[in-house]
Amino acid sequence: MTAKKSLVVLCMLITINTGLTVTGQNPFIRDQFTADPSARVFNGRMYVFPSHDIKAPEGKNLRKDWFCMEDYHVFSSNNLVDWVDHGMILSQYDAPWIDSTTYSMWAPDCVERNGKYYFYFPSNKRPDENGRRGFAIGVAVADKPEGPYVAQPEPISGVNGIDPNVFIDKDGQAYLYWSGRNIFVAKLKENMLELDSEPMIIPNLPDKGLKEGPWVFERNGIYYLTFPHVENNVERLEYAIGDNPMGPFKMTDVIMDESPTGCWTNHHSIVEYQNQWYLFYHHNDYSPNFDKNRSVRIDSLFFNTDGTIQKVIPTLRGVGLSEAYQNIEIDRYNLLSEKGVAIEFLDSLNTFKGWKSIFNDKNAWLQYRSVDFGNKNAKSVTINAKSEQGATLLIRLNNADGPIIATVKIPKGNDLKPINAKLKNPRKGINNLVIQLQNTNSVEVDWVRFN
Ligand code: FUB
Repeated sequence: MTAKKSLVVLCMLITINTGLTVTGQNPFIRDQFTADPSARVFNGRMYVFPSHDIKAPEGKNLRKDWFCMEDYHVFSSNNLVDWVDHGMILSQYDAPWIDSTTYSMWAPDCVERNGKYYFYFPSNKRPDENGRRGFAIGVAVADKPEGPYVAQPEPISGVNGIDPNVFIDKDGQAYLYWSGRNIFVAKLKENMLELDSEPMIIPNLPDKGLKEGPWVFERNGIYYLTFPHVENNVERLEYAIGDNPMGPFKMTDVIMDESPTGCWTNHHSIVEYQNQWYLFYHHNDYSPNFDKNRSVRIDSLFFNTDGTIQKVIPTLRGVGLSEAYQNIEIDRYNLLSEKGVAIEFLDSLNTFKGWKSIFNDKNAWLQYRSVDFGNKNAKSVTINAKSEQGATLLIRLNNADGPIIATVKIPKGNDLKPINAKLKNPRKGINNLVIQLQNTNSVEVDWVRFN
């Protein structure tokens, strides 16, 4: 093969390796488990650096009931709806200090300084001469957010712990935060690779209950130290505020309550993008029976006028507009009627296939907001559905008594099938939709698309 042909093949392989997932819905990465999302805006684009949960491989002497993380991927988007997987950027085999029998590449972070990208990650060290083990924090450096990253041969000296987070203040001083029972802070040198002050435990935070996953940001002169904390039985997201990156911070409030279904961890980041603030966090959507296989989510976050943070209520709908002409997974709804709609996996043996909405009561409805029909005049709708006895679905605008824009008769059948119906009038612009069952016969809906 000529050098030119090899290059073409290499480019094709790289392209194949870079997946595009289309969703502004939660969870927003849909083909692998992801957790601990550190979101960063680089060059006007949103990048997310999550952990990568996997199922513990056989024959490695690993606990089946614990976190198992071998490497990291990075994802990016310019609209928070279309996400690109740039592939694997670092693995536990890439730094000599990591004990690669431990699969412990936990929550990372990444920052940019002077055109270089510094990726901070925790992992278990190889045992030292005295057999001592424990978590350390390494750094890998790249010229582009998506890598390639080159790991430093040694972890950061003087840091024992997990969940690194780096904040660079307006005066250019960088700070490293991390956790290990307490939350610690130290200044970083200009080279971003070494501490420039002794690690300090951040005081005045709750004494009882695990604290981890610090994320610090500044807005209008207020420094926010945000972190997951176990106040009751599982983690919830809390914050403290101060007027200096090293504190003191004053405990202020809760950003997100505990998972109602009991996912033990939560881990987040908070970032502004195109004049809107967002909370990135995780939940075990694709693995309801094992909360160490998690999935990253986004929701909008708002501040009160005094700078306090409004509590974020997790949604399935997530953020952004859904394109009317692509399959809309309506199971990621905004609102449901009180009874008569259930959401279930399409295939409980392969949860990554996603969910379906089951309507089984007269007038039961589901609301799905922010569908973008653009300037085209949509003329028909397709619903991928099945109903054993046959059923009729109404598509309305805005709410359960809003105007009907289509009536879709789902014929009797045992398999999901795309069914077409005409819209009463052509549609454009951004619309909030309601899908409603007209009769009592049960119907399962996979997706809805306009044409
Ligand atoms: O992902 C492994 C650990 O779980 C993280 O380091 C913690 O913050 C928790 O999310």
